[in-house]
Amino acid sequence: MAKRKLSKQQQRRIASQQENKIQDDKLQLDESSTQTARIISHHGRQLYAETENLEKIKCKIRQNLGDLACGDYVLLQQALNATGESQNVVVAVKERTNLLVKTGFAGAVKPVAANIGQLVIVTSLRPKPNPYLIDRYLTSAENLPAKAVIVINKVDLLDDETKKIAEDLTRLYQNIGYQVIYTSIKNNIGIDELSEALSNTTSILVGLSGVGKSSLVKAILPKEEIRIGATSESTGEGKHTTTVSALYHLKGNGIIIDSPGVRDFTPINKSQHEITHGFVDVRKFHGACKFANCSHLNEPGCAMKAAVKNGDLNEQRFNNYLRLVAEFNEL
Ligand SMILES: Nc1nc2c(ncn2[C@@H]2O[C@H](COP(=O)(O)OP(=O)(O)OP(=O)(O)O)[C@@H](O)[C@H]2O)c(=O)[nH]1
Ligand SMILES: [Mg+2]
Ligand SMILES: [Zn+2]
Repeated sequence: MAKRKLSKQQQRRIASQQENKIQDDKLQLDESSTQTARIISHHGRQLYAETENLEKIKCKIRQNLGDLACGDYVLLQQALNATGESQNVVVAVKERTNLLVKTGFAGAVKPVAANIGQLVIVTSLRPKPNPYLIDRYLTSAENLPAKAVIVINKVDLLDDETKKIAEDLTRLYQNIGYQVIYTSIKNNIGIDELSEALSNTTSILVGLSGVGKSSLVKAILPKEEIRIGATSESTGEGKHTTTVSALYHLKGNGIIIDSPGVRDFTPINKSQHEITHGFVDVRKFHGACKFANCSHLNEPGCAMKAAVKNGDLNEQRFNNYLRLVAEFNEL
C-alpha cells in the first residue's frame, strides 16, 4: 500500500516536535539538578512545567518519553545544549494515578490530562445540555476513577423552557448521587459553591465549546490571563477558543485544569463491564438478571428493565446505557 502523503501542516508539526525533543546522545545532563515538577500546559513544541516552589519553567523533552499530558508529574534536569546554554529537560514521567483521554482524528487516542481527582462536567443553557454527553463523561469519571460534579452555567438565561430542562437534569443527577451546581458569570451565581467543590483535589473542567469553562476559571481567578471566546449568535455554540489544557492553582488547596471544548466525547471503554461500571445507577442491577449473559434488550427476567418499569431506574439513563453499549459493540 502506498504511504499516505503528509500534509504541510502535519510535516510542520512533526518537525517542530522533533525540534523540541532532544536526542539522548547530545544531552549533557546535570543529575545534581534533578527536581520534580508538574506539567501545566503542553502543546506541540511548547511545554511548561511548574516546580514545587511554583516556578514556571519552559522545558524541552527527552526522546522516547511517550505522550505527556497536562497534570503529569515529571522529573526535570538541567542540560547544556549544543551552544553551551543551559536548558531544562523533562527526563522522566512519574507513574500516573489516571489519565483522561479522548478520541481525536481518525480514532486516535489523545491524552487530555493526568492525575485527575475530579471531573467537572460543565453544561449551559446555551448551548443546551446534552444528557447523553453528560452520561458519557460520567462513565469516564467512574472508570478513571475520579469524582464528578455537574455544573449548569449561564443560569441568567433561564426561561420557562430552560428552567424545566435544568430542573429535570438536577433531579436526575442528584437522585443518583452527583452534586449539581448552578452558576452564572453574568449574575455572579454559584461561583463560591463551585470554588468550594474544587478544594483539595485536581479538577478538570470539561464540556462543549462555549459553555463557559474558561469564564468560570476566570471568575474564580480574576488575575489569570485566560481567553474567553464569543459564541455563535444562531446556535450558541462556542468557537473552540481554548486550544490547550492549562493548570491553575486555587487560593485554597485546589488545582483546576481548563480544557479545550469538545464537539463530542466518546469515552474509551475496554469492555462492556466498564460501561456498566460507568453508570452508578445501572450497575446496582448488574448480575440480578435471570440470564447471566442478559443483553437487557428483550430477555425475560431482566432486572434492569424491571427496575425501569418500577421507577427504580431512570429510563433515559438506561437508554443512554444501552446506546453506549450498542456503539461499543459496533466498533
Ligand atoms: N449569559 C452568560 N454568558 C456566559 C456565561 N458564562 C460564559 N458566558 C459566555 O459564553 C461564551 C463562551 O465562554 P468561554 O468561557 O470562552 O467558553 P468555553 O467553555 O471556555 O469555550 P471553549 O474554550 O471554546 O471550549 C462567552 O461569550 C462568555 O462571555 C454566563 O454565565 N452567562
Ligand atoms: Mg475555554
Ligand atoms: Zn438484563
